[in-house]
Amino acid sequence: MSNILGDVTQGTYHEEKGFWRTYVFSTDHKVIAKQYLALSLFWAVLGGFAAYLIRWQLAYPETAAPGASWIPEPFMYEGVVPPEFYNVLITMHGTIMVFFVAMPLLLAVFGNYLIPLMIGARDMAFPRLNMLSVWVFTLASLVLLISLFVPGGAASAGWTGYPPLSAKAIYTGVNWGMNLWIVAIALEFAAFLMGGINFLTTTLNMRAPGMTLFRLPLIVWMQITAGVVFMLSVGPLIAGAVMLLLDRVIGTTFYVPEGGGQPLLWQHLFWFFGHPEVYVILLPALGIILEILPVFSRKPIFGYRPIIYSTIVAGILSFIVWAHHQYVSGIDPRLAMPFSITTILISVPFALIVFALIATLWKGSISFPTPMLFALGTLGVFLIGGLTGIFVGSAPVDIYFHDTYFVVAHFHYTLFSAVFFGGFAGLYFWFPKMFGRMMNETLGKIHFVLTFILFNTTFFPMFFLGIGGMMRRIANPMQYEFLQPLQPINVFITGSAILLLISQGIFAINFFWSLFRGRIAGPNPWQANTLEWSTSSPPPHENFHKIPTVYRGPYEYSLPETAEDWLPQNQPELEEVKK
Ligand code: HEM
Ligand SMILES: [Cu+2]
Repeated sequence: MSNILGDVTQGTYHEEKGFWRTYVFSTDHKVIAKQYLALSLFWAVLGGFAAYLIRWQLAYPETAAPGASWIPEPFMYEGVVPPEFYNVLITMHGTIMVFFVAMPLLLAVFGNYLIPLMIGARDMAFPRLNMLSVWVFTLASLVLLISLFVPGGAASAGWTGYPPLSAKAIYTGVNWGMNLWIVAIALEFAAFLMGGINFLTTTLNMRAPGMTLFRLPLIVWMQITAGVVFMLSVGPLIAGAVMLLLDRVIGTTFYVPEGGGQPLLWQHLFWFFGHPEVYVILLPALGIILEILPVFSRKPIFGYRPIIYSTIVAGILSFIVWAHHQYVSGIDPRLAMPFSITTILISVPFALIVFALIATLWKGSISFPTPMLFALGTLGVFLIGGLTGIFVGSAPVDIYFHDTYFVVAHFHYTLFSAVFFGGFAGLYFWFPKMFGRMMNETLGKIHFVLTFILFNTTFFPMFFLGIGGMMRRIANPMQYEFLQPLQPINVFITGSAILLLISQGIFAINFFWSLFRGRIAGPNPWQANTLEWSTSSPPPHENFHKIPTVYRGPYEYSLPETAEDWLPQNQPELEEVKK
């Protein structure tokens, strides 16, 4: 069949391994996914803590942030954030959340864990490359951590690293911190290139008999599209990053105006990657919702193939929208129109997917366990993010909104919904498979309700701040007279944000409690069809005792001719249930 490595993968090869090779230097895709999970949750705590300090400073400038007095000088002064450190905080918060939380959580955790299980393979195509990926990512994490402690401080040019600020140490006073930031990002890219190669090769070559491309669960399509988009967009940025490093270290002037360089060149290279990157994060999150909605509405997905085609179209379009980030950066103004048009065009395939999801829910017998709540939450929150994207994507509006809190609100509505609502949906849904136990439903529901309400009370008012003209990346809004009347909104947002962060503790408690005390899940607690639910929870080292044969697509729920309302992909049509 499609499985060119059939001979190798069919045998159940088993060998007892010691602690180190089982849990640390493992080539098992399931262990690697869990390692990525641990790393991304670690970074999420740090990124969240940075968000807390940012928000405190914005609401109560130059006062001591409670619980932060342990941070030594010269970072903070008895809990007070100095302006240089504010820049470090937003740079690190953005960098951490995008590169060290979103990508590892959505791609590396769910991609690694699910792809081999869902296609009926024993592991990734290149298990050692997979292990190398997580170790290079660990190295990237270490470099980023070290960069916080070098003389001169950590990178502070924003997560977009725009030159000239980022190109010469004298502009920010940051020397090694910025160099190490570039190195950390480059290592992280290398780790995800390895992952992307594995995702694509595994899906193309390792599918179980009968698993045709159009029987793949949609999340697999989303993961490999994301992987391909990432691999095609990141090259120019890596080259650009080397040039930035050369500017800093040996004094070239690619981006430095006084040497004839072009700061705008970096912006093009960054956003040629940066916009596709948004979809690299979004697509796996959409994939998670696409798996969850049919299960909890007991209905086949509406428009399986149109969803795949829309995803590919969106993937292609994502390469020709990048300059919508640069309307006011001094690009040729005639470019604003074409880039506005492509940007608005890209909402068409996404709108189609959203309609397909709504049609999937339509007249389903819907139940609302925690994964479903988070999946619906993702959809609702992302809708606001997507709709406001149409505003900021059109040049006339963006000329006013660019670099205001309107943009901050917009991208948190897209990113937070993908990363946290989508990520939580996936974790609550696949936790039983990963760890063999159910998570607690009551805690899960409380977690959802608090997160949903507090997310909106934190980020929705930022639209008003933006409309009121509050700029992003300013350490002290009170310095501007015209912003002072907006300060109560800032105080309100900070209160919400603190509660939002605290309420994530409920997830942490639930997670660790359920690891040890949760109800035993059994192989298929949600009565779902895809292959990962046909094996034990957690699956054995080699995933399946016998490689399954696939007979049908992944979403056959509530078929009139079957006895149950679900029909697993690997179940042969039984005589007695046939009409
Ligand atoms: C409780 C959660 C969060 C809070 C309270 C929060 C808050 C903030 C604030 C106040 C800023 C500073 C804006 C500025 O002054 O320009 C910011 C920037 C940013 N945030 Fe978040 N954020 C949260 C979660 C996230 C998540 C989940 C992501 C992405 C996955 C994210 C990505 C970013 C990015 C990329 C920036 C821009 C950094 C820069 O300007 O260089 N944030 N956030
Ligand atoms: Cu963009």
